[in-house]
Amino acid sequence: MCIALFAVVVLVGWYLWEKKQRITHSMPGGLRADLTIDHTQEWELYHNDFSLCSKKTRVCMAELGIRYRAHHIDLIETGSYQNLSAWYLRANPAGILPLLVHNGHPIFESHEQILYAASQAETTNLLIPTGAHERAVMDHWVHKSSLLGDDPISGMRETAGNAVPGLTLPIFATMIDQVAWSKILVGLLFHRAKLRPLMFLRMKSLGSDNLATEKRMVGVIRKSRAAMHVHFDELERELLSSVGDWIVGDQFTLADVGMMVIIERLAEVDWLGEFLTNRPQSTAYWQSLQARASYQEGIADHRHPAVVDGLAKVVRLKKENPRFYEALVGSA
Ligand SMILES: N[C@@H](CCC(=O)N[C@@H](CS)C(=O)NCC(=O)O)C(=O)O
Repeated sequence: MCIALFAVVVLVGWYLWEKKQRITHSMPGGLRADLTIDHTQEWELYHNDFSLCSKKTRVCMAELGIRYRAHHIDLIETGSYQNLSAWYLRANPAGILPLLVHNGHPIFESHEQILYAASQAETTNLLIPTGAHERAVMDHWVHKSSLLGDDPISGMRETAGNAVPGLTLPIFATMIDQVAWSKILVGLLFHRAKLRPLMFLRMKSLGSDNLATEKRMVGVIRKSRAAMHVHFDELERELLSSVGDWIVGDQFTLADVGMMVIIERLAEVDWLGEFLTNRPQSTAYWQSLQARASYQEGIADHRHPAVVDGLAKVVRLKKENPRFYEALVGSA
């Protein structure tokens, strides 16, 4: 009895102490010139190989030719909640990636980071068109490709970025199969947005083989899939009316940076074929995107082994587990 009580006191003490080290709160997007983070280089980027928004900022930096010091931070999908470690939370109390730092000042939210970085480029108007109409089109697609809010699943109709997490659930499940329970529980204790670790815990307890038995997850996958088709219809129309290869005519802009990572994520999780079928403009666009040097530098050079293994399992489950297949690609 005494030992049990002592253990409880120690555990609660540990938790309260740890919680004090890990202050979390949301951070509005944009530059915070009033904050300074330890740095050794003009540009530094805290990112994760697999993270959608990190890819966006990496591609943007590659397009701009801006060199930066990279800090790879694990997310639970790639092995641990390094994004919730006390030292990372001191830099970004929101506990999310990416975090861009310029001369020591943090810039929060990837859609703000790309705008900020482009505004600092030595060549003016690189990635940002000058005409008002062109700028409006670009802004629309930068928004469309953004992942907004703490609950990434709501808002899937508004942005293609928010339709991505639902379609990433299958690979999240196969990746989380490989992660120890104790590591996932860290999220429950310290994550600001509890919905996210709760979703991973549920997937861990089910196991990816049984993902299709969870009606709510299947519902999210189907809604995300339907929403993504609507976003692709709009993309197809936009590309058809464009006078060049890119969303804003002949100029490669931040709109293309944003959509590159959305389309690539669908390829990465073995879902792209369905979205390119009968969409010739989007198919050609995807070919052009992959030919960019920034695609290689910002995306292809960052293939994480956990993603490679996770994808192999998704592909196998689709073949071998009819329920899994139905949950993913069955009628909506
Ligand atoms: N709106 C944010 C979204 C950032 C975000 O949700 N990042 C994910 C990876 S793509 C993350 O850090 N997740 C960590 C977690 O929730 O534990 C942005 O655009 O930067």
